[in-house]
Amino acid sequence: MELWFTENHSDSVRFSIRVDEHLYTAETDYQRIDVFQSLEFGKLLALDGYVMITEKDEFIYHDMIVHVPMAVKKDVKNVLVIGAGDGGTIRELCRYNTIEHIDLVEIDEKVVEVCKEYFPSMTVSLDDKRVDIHYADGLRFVRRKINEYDLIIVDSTDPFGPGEGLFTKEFYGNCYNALTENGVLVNQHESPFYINDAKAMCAAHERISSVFPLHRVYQAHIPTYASGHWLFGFASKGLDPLKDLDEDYWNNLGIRTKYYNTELHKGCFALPNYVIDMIKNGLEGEY
Ligand code: AG3
Repeated sequence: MELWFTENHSDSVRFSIRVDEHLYTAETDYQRIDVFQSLEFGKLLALDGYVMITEKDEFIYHDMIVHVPMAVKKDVKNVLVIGAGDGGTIRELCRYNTIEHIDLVEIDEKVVEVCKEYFPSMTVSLDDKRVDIHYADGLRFVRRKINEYDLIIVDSTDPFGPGEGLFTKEFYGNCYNALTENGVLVNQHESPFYINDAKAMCAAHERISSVFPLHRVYQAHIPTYASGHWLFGFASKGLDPLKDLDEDYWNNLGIRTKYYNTELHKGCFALPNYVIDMIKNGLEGEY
């Protein structure tokens, strides 16, 4: 008998990964959590049926969400990470000695517990003494913060279910206030390819651009996310991800990465024409 995990990438497209074992399942107050052992991708974490991470391709996502802003903003001391209970983003951040403190705000305690058990290579730094874990709603947590963080990373699920509030204008406004003078916000920015993802992407971008004077989008290829083409948002009060990139600084840190490098940094902000159009004009005429 063959067992397959299947995620609907659109109403008429399905993506399946062959699995040998369903290692864990639970329904929490927030979502359904599943862990599978797959043949091609190693262990896989799904929330509400959507792939969040697999052991084989998580390095791409975590490199891109962390090292891109860290190569631009050199004096990051205080970081806020929202979502990310799997620990991957924290693992990458903890490689920087300059970082003094990280607040991790995860709504679902169970995600951390499950990942500690099944994904030890991702949760290695959750016990770092610089990390404080808060089990709370990110939207509420950030409301109380003014001028506190040099970097905010929004490592959320999609804009429905528990992640919904993390795509609102109110949330981005609160992030703006929570950031220091030259602070940077980076978020997972959905995919431009299938219509529902593209709608979420355009809506997120429009809201971010109504709050932040500088907003750019960058891309990576993540095989297990819908269409494989995934975007990230970089927003700031003025710091520019290309003009303010300090390649020598980052390369001299000696951080070994499997995906990110400073050449790729310069390339990942170059977007396909259809994505540029979508970001500029929304979806009119596209579909
Ligand atoms: N964060 C979720 C990215 C979005 C996935 N969406 C999807 N597959 N439809 C991943 C958490 C990694 N720390």
